[in-house]
Amino acid sequence: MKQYRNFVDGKWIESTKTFHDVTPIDGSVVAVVHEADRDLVDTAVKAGHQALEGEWGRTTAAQRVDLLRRIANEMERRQQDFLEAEMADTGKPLSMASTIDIPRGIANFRNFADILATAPVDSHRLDLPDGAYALNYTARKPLGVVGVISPWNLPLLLLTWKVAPALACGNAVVIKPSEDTPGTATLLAEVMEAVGVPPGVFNLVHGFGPNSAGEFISQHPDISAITFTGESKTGSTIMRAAAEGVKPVSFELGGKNAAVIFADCDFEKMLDGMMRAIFLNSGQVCLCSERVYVERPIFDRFCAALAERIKALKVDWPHEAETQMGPLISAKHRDKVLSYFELARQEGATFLAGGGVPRFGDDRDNGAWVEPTVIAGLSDDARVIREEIFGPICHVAPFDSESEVIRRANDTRYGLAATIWTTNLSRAHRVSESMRVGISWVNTWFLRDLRTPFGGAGLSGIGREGGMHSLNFYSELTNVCVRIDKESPDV
Ligand code: NAD
Ligand code: 6OD
Repeated sequence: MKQYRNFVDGKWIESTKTFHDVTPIDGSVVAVVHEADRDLVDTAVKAGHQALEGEWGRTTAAQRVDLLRRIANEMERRQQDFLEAEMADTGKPLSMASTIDIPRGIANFRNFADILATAPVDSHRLDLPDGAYALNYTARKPLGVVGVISPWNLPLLLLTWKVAPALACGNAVVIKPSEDTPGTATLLAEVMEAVGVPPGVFNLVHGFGPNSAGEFISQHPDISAITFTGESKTGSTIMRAAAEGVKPVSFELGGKNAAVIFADCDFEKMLDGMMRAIFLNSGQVCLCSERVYVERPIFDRFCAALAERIKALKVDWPHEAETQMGPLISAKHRDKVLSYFELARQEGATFLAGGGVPRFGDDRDNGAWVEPTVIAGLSDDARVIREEIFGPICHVAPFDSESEVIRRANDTRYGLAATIWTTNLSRAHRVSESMRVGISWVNTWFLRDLRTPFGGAGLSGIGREGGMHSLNFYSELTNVCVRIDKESPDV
C-alpha cells in the first residue's frame, strides 16, 4: 500500500498514528497517511526558523526566482504523477485535472517567479520646507514561518497559490493539506527535495483540523502568519487561535455566489458558461453559482435549456476523456449535500433536474456520487438559498428589474464572486461593480489572471491574494526614510 509520510526538516517522517486516504470514485483505499502529532509540528516550526537563520535567510530575490522556476520545471516533468494523485484523491475528471488543477499548480510557481522578478521597489520623495528632502523606500523581508492550511476541492492549485508567493518572499512554510487530499502535497514535497530546497524551508505535515495538525499549526506560538482556505466556520476558529499572538491572517472562505442573467445575453454562450459555473468539479468550487437569477422574459427558456443540457452531461469514470462530472469528495460530504436536497424538498422546492444518487451497477455505487440538480420555487429567505451547499446544485429564480436583482444578489452574508451575463455594456459595468464581492465576472466565469486581487467580502474572507497583493501579505515591509540635507558640509 502506498504511504504518504510527513516531510520535516528535509526528512521523511513516519508516524505510529495513520489514517486512510480513500477515493470517492469507489470508496477504495488510495494510501496510508502518517498523521503528524504536536511534537512533529513543533519540530517543523523550529526547522523553519533555523532555515531562516541559515543559508535560506540570505538568499536574494534573484536566487528565489530561479528556485521557483526549477520547482515548476520539476513539477512539469512529474505532471503525470500529479495528475494521477489528484484524480485518485478527488475523483475529478481528466478533462478538468489536466487543464485546470495541474497546469495551474505549475503556473503558480512560474507566475510568482515573474511577479517577484519584476516587482517594483516602492519609493517616495518628500520635499522639506528647509530645502532638504527625505527619500523613502520600502524594504521587503520575509514574515518568518508561515502556516498554510488548505482544502480538498482544488488541492494542488490552492496549495501552490499560497506556497509559491510565500517562498518567493523568502519565508519558510509548514503546510497541511486536507486530510481528504494528501497526495499532490506529498508529491510537491518530493519536488522540493529533488530541486534542493534547503531543509526546513518547506515542511509538510499531514492530519486533520481539530486536535490534530491543523489546530497545532494555528495554535503554535512561533508560527508567524496563517494563510487558510476553507470553510468560513473553520476560518473563525483559526482566527481565534491567531488572535492570541496578533498574527496576520489571509482567509479565502466560503461563498453563496449569484449569477445574474439578463434577457439580452448571448443565450448559447451564457448556457455554456453557466453549465461550468454550476457543475465544474461537481459544484465544489468556492466560486460556483448556487443562486441563479434570470430575467423573466427568458426564465422558462433558460430552465428548459438547462434541464436539457443536464441530460447530456456525462457523469462517469474520471479517466474517460468525455467525462464532465465525477463524484463529490467523500461519502461524508455526499451526505451533507443530500441533506440539502432533502431540506429543499421540505422548504417546498420544485426539482427541475436531479435530486438523487445515480446508480451505476458497479463499484462506483460504493463511491460518493450525486446527480446534477436544479431547483426552483424557494423564497429568498429559505435556508437552501442562504447556506453554502458546495455541490452540483443551483436554485433558479426570475427577476424583473436591475435594481431588484442587485438587491437580491447582495442579500447574503457571503461575498466571494458573481457572474453577470448581458450584451449591454453600461449595464455590465454598472451591475458588476455594484456586487458586494471580491470578483465579478462579465460574460465569463472562473477566468483567472494571477496578478489580480483575489478574496472575498463578509463571510467569504479576509484580505486579498494574487500578484503584488500576495507579495505584500507574505512580506514584512520596512519603510526606510533617509533625510538628505540641502547642502553638503564642505560648502
Ligand atoms: P474545511 O474548513 O473543512 O477544511 C480546510 C482545511 O482546514 C483542511 O486542511 C482541514 O483539515 C483544516 N481544518 C479544519 N478544521 C480546522 C481547525 N479547527 N483548525 C485548523 N485547521 C482546520 O474546508 P474544506 O471542506 O476542506 O473546503 C471546502 C470549503 O472551502 C468550502 O466552504 C469552500 O467554499 C471553501 N473554499 C474557499 C475558497 C476561496 O478561495 N474562497 C477556495 C476553496 C474552498
Ligand atoms: O484561481 C484561484 O487563484 C483561486 N484562488 C481559486 C479558488 C477557487 C475556489 O474553490
